[in-house]
Amino acid sequence: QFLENVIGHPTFAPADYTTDFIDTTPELFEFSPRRDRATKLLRFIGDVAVNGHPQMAGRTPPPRPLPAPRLPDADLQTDIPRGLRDELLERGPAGFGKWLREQDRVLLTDTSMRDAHQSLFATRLRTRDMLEIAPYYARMAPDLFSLECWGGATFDVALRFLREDPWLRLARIRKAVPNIPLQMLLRASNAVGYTNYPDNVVRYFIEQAAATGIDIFRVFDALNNVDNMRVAMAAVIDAGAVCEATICYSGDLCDPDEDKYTLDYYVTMARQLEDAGAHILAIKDMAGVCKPAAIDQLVRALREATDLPVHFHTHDTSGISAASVLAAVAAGADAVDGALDALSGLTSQPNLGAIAAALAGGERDPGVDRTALRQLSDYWEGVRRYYAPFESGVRSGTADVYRHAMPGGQYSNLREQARSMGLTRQWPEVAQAYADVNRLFGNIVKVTPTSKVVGDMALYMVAQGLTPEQVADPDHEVDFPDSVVSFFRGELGTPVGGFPEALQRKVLRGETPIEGRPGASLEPADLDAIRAEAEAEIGGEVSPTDLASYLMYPKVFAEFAGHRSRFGEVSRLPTPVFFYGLAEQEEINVDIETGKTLVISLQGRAEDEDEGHTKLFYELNGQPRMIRVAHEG
Ligand code: 3PY
Ligand code: ZN
Repeated sequence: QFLENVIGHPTFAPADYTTDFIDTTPELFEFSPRRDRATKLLRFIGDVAVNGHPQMAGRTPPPRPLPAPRLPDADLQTDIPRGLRDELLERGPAGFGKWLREQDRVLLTDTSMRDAHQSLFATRLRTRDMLEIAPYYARMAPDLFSLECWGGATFDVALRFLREDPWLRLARIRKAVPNIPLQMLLRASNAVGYTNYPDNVVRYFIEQAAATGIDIFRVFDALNNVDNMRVAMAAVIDAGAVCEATICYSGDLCDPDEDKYTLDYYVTMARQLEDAGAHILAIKDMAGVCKPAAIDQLVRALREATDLPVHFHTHDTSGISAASVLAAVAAGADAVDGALDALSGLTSQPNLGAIAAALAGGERDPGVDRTALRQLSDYWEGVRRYYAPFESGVRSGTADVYRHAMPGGQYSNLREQARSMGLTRQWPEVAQAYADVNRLFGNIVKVTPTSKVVGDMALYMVAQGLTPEQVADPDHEVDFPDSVVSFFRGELGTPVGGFPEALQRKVLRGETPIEGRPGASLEPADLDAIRAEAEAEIGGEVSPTDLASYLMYPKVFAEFAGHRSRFGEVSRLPTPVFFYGLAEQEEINVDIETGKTLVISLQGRAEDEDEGHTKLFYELNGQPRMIRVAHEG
């Protein structure tokens, strides 16, 4: 092909070129992108066939063949109807907030593409499975308030484990769903990471997210610290997007002894968020411990104290969270979250289809097409089977959540971490340690990343056999995990009521904690210099969204970029093939771009004479192809 390129190149046609042509005409090395893309994907499929998918180590694959999920019967050739995003674009974010508050009906957010899989199967839902159903959402569910489909842990997991670009995911969902608002979860100054970033990095990230397709940013701080939220909120507002400022629900409003997370506390915070420019208030019950009587009081109080609409989010870890959703609706909540039936329940959101059915015909009927929701859920039921090895094995609701208050999005991950440390049977001890750590740390708000700090400490205590008394005892030597040291240094901000001083002294061993908002003491990042550094590291161009990924996770992004240049866009592959490999004689279609499909089948394999390699014989669009794969390890 190099020769063909040379012969056809205008520079060489006159035959008067010099020998520096290789340096001055890099386009000679741009081999047919389609062939190149196909080779990369064949290499990836071969690698999984020979070495297994790294994510499958220690997991049992589901029995094959896995039936294809059933798609709804809507016609994708029909025009996309007007949806709530059109309402938003016409009214603007502030007008949209006002409009929402004036509605009689309650509006519904579907979390299936973000929190549901984050909470049920370790955030592993792949872009391909989202894109297949996305155009049906556009046609069948235009009255949804939003699709929560981005942010939280999905960003990190996409790059780190799925080896796909979260920005392409967002751009493609946006293209497929132009009429429903897309919503993301943003950890304020922690963006989509586990640590505070410089203010200009937070702003840059938000600008990219808004430009790529996010309409509604749910912004929260893991310590409910409004000062930590201002930079992110202002950036969302400047980007012309909807700022849904969030209060994380902690403690127990129904407990007469609750003296920290009281109604006054929440109302004060809500007023501060309104003053900071919020368009909507969210109540984020990340653990699913907000009881029906508590949400009733809270929704009424926040709607009375502010002019903002209120959006309620919870998790079904207890098994009874739908009661809280219905109580929120009865108390006047303007929007509520749920996951479509097949992805609901347990540590995920309560069941959206069931909520819609329970409210149908009443004063606050959400007005969604319930047949459509059912068909969309049928699709998710099939998709969920693909991810069986990543499920946590939790089979029922548990009242234990009221004791440990672990966020639903963390629960399955922490169980998985415990499993990988050989602590599966010690789960009750881990849950107890989680509650103990919370007490030792002064009863803090626990949500990413503070929940990770508490989880790290809990696992450490169980693994080391440490008691809470030993942790607190200034004379008992404890090698605290890094995340705990960073927390007590104040790098995530200061908890309500401050740090427990004695424990802070013990953890910091004489070091002085930082004062005030952590972002205030971080130097702005030099974005041009960082882009140059990233380009040098990956040996190629870094796009504006690549830079945003690199700013969040430099090492993970570099690994992802290496994977991308070696194996191409693996997000295009069907999920069973991605995780479990292509079976011999199985034929798959892979769309590499609109209208360009690769038809791939694996015909056979043979050990290479050159030891340590296997030869794989494919058929690609009817032509034989052979790929050699090195054995790993
Ligand atoms: C996240 O930050 O990822 C969460 O889901 C918090 O609840
Ligand atoms: Zn959640």
